[in-house]
Amino acid sequence: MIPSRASFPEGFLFGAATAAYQIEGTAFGGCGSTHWDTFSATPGNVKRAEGGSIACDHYNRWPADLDLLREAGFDAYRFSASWARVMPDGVTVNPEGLDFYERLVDGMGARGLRPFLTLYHWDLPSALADQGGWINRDTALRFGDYTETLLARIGDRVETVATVNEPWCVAWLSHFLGAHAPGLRDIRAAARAMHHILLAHGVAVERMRAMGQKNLGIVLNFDHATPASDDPKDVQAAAVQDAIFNRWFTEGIFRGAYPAEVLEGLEPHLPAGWQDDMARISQPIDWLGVNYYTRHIHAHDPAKAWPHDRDVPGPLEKTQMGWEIYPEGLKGFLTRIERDYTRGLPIYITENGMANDDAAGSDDAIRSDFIARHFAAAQAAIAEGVNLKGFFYWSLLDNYEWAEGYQKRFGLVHVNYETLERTPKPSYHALKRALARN
Ligand code: IFM
Repeated sequence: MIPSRASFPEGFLFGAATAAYQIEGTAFGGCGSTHWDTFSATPGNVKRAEGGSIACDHYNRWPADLDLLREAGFDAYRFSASWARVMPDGVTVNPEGLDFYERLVDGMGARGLRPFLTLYHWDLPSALADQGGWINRDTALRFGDYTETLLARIGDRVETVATVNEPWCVAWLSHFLGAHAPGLRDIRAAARAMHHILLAHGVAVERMRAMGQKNLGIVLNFDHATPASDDPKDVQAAAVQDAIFNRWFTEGIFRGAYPAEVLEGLEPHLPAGWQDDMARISQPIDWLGVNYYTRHIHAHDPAKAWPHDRDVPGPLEKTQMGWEIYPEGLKGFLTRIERDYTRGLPIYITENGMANDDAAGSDDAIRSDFIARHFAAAQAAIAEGVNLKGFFYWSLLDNYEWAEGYQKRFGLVHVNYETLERTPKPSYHALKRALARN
């Protein structure tokens, strides 16, 4: 059974999260081309070559989607704006794009939903990708202009702003592992993207502070790195992965320094003068968003170049993504982040959820159980003094799961991609019961 609202501290926020490219549909409203449109149009990158041109048609169906949030009893909605919708070529403003986000935040206000905005959830305008995207320092500066333009229009109505969603995915997954757009596998590109995405965060924070915007944060994803054995080499392989995935970002932001374990591999490839950006990257923020899904098991692999890592399959029950269900990792990260980095700053779980092969009307009891176990992990962290203020389920709707296309279903609400009909799943109703105010 999902722990009830009443079993959380007074004022704890419950929400659901989505992202622009995954639900809106780029075919509408004068949205520009993004690197995900071209990446998905290139054979071999995305399952069934699916892209985001229609997605869930949220651009047109947003009122009904906001109704679903309100009817579930959520307090807040975490959504992202698309840079390419606001500025189709990355620079020139599209008034229709700004109008759309204004309608959306006003729609939230009308339904009593608190808007949690993310500025960048991966839909980089193709015109900026042409100039090197996140490999190019200039993209970070252009991001500041986009930030200012969007917030000049809707900043007075959003409750919090996150600069970037999951910089590890923007940089490492996309430029070193090659799994996401732009699909590079190059250590020099990866090093630059790892730095420039944090610089973009710093630039955006600076610009927003100058505008008087409040409640600024960033959303990081955390993946628990478990060593495959007690062999010191496996223990070291897991420590290096922890440093790449988790500590690069927390230590860059909260300490103004990158971990030595990662600099060992990346320093030769970082842009000259990177140290001069660290003060900007580590400006104070007001809250931290934590996305948590799973753990990975790491072994040392001498046949591979740095970071000499091999993933080992784990024994735990897995989701449709093949990710092990490991709620202990959520509690572990929350207590570690509070102790080592945030020390009293508000933390929100900005994403947690699971994909399941749901048909319309089928039972997704496994999802309700997943939520129950992760709510319990969050409560255990609160009991140990973590200043956790809210929990957003990923995702409201089944949607475009990037390189996996549309078949991985994370939603509380089923989407029929032929008709675009929405059907709340049993987990939606279970969560609604848990959130009911008595
Ligand atoms: O769908 C993604 C989301 O865009 C970012 N966080 C992880 C989710 C599930 O993979």
